[in-house]
Amino acid sequence: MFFAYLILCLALPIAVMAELKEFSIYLASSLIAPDGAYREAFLVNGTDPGPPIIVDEGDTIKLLVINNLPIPITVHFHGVNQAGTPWYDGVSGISQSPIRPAESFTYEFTTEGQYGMFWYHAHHRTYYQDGVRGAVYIRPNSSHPRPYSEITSDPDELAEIMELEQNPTFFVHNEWYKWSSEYIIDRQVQYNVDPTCTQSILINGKGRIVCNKNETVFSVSGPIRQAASMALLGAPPVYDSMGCWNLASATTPNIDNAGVESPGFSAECVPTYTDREIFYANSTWKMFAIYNTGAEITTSLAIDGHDMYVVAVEGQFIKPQKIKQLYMPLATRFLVLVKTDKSSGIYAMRVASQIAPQIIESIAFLSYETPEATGQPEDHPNPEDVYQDLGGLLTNATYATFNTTAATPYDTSITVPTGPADKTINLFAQGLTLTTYTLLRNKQRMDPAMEYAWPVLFQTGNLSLIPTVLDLGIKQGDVVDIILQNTPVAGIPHPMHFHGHSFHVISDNPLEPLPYPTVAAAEANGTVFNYAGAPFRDTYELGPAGHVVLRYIANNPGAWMFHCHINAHQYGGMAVTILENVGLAQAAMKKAGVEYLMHAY
Ligand SMILES: *[C@@H]1O[C@H](CO)[C@@H](O)[C@H](O)[C@H]1NC(C)=O
Ligand SMILES: *[C@@H]1O[C@H](CO)[C@@H](O)[C@H](O)[C@H]1NC(C)=O
Ligand SMILES: *[C@@H]1O[C@H](CO)[C@@H](O)[C@H](O)[C@H]1NC(C)=O
Ligand SMILES: *[C@@H]1O[C@H](CO)[C@@H](O)[C@H](O)[C@H]1NC(C)=O
Ligand SMILES: *[C@@H]1O[C@H](CO)[C@@H](O)[C@H](O)[C@H]1NC(C)=O
Ligand SMILES: *[C@@H]1O[C@H](CO)[C@@H](O)[C@H](O)[C@H]1NC(C)=O
Ligand SMILES: *[C@@H]1O[C@H](CO)[C@@H](O)[C@H](O)[C@H]1NC(C)=O
Ligand SMILES: [Cu+2]
Repeated sequence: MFFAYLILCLALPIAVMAELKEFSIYLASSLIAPDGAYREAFLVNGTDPGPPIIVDEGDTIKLLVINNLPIPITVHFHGVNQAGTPWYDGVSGISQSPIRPAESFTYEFTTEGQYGMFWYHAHHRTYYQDGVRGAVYIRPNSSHPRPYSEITSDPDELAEIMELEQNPTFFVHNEWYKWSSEYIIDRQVQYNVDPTCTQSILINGKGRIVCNKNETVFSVSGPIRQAASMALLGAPPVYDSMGCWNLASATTPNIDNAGVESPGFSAECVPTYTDREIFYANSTWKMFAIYNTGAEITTSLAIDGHDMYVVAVEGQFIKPQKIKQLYMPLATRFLVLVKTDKSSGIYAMRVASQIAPQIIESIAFLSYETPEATGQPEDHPNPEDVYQDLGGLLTNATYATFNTTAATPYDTSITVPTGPADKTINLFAQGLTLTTYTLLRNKQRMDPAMEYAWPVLFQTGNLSLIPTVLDLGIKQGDVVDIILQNTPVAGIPHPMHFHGHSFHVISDNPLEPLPYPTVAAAEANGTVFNYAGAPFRDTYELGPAGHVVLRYIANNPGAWMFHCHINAHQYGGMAVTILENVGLAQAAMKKAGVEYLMHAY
């Protein structure tokens, strides 16, 4: 008996002891020119993106944030559930008051039960687009089944991939603006227009201002962008040399002349020649942890001459997909394997905007040469291997792209509760004007002033009296459905993020609404939901005219934001806060003695 037990123990994977991992970050403003043009930015330890935070699954992260910025700030860990610590979610007005200039604050939470790609970013006003952001990677422990054997059976390669998984190559990208986010918001409100024109896209903080002939830009605009322009402006798009739409004709006063919208129209596009990111192909495989840490732009990536194998999305290994183009809604993350099987050469890794009003591309490189021989390469070293054009369109319609609904968790123990939900939250995404947005049928918007008010988690009384706070009486263990519909007229996709939970995407139709109030009602009338292979995510795109149904288990008492990750939309009100047994959270908070998190601002 004793020996049988011993043998059983030896056969089990070796558990790595969970540890307390302490970090500190120093926030300060500085003039930087990542794309060759100077502006003030809000940096983490002097850089944007800030240093990556890497821990092992189960570790407790203790992070000291020292705020030497001229503005108040919070830090949110995107995708980390904050199980049992909802007060460390880092959302101003919901879980804490912002950290004032010259103050510091310590976040402490477990990563138990979570692994993969997460990221930290400011969650106060729209400041993360000024630079308060960075990658988080939680190394999976040995008990999760890996999908790598579906890609290669070579034992040496499998061993190499397991090693790469410990320290994947970060590929963190985001668009970069000419102006500060504060200035953009002011202009947005003053001129009633969504900020649609960015200056560059940075990859690991490196990029260039690229000027193209407007005829070149028009030639890759494609049917979707042309239709969007016809719908909004009544004419095909007219582009400037930065690939921006001329929106002047659509707005009064002429916002273009006011200089907020299209720097290429308002001022001449001046190209820069700053260094771009270079990755070296120095092993059989390369593993990229790819993060879209942008504030407005959904992107796509293609690597000249190389297929990509997507093996994990956010916090979950998936059934691998071999693709040529990866579509990345704002705030989503992917783990991608690339077989580096060329003998020589330098290959462009192309990131393009997938958002209608601007055509803009950024390039990094995958080099098989030495750093000396690589230098700063030309844009198009191997034009015959280009899979995606400047407009983000495939150069051959038969190329495979990432299929989001087929991103089934590889771990078959991840199951979705079937049958009727205990609670259903019906939400309706709508743009009310070009700068105001809502998720509620009654058109209530989250007011940015709320970020300075007493945090919801610290309030007592009837919390659903606070506009956009939803109290459905959710109890522990409840199965909850969020049925989110988009407005079909002039609908735009919205990358939605839920705090405190991952959810199962049991229905995703970008073009058709779900004309039922509940999943049960839809099933009664023959609608089929995807329980068996449902993607398990924390961020998911709502298509332009359709719906998504996100099912989750209420297992984490707190006040949890559900919002669009496009900064202009969130600031415009596209957010709700879903209460989950908030009384329990408040009792735990009292016990933990964290009252000091709130202060009058
Ligand atoms: C940030 O910089 C401080 C001071 O140099 C250093 O102690 C800390 O480890 C850095 N943080 C990270 C996450 O690298
Ligand atoms: C890995 O983490 C899971 C939680 O996701 C836990 O159940 C399991 O015991 C851990 N395994 C090891 C070997 O540490
Ligand atoms: C290019 O820009 C010029 C000057 O602004 C304009 O006259 C022309 O119509 C534009 N062409 C396209 C295809 O957008
Ligand atoms: C491979 O290249 C990367 C940079 O892309 C570098 O960080 C790493 O140390 C290199 N590994 C080896 C084994 O040379
Ligand atoms: C994506 O995957 C889903 C589910 O497996 C499948 O029904 C659909 O046809 C796929 N879409 C494409 C474009 O291949
Ligand atoms: C709380 O306020 C909501 C919204 O006004 C109302 O519907 C609900 O009845 C109130 N609940 C209690 C317990 O007073
Ligand atoms: C239920 O399905 C039937 C047949 O497809 C359809 O005619 C009817 O309109 C549906 N009911 C609702 C409430 O959508
Ligand atoms: Cu949105």
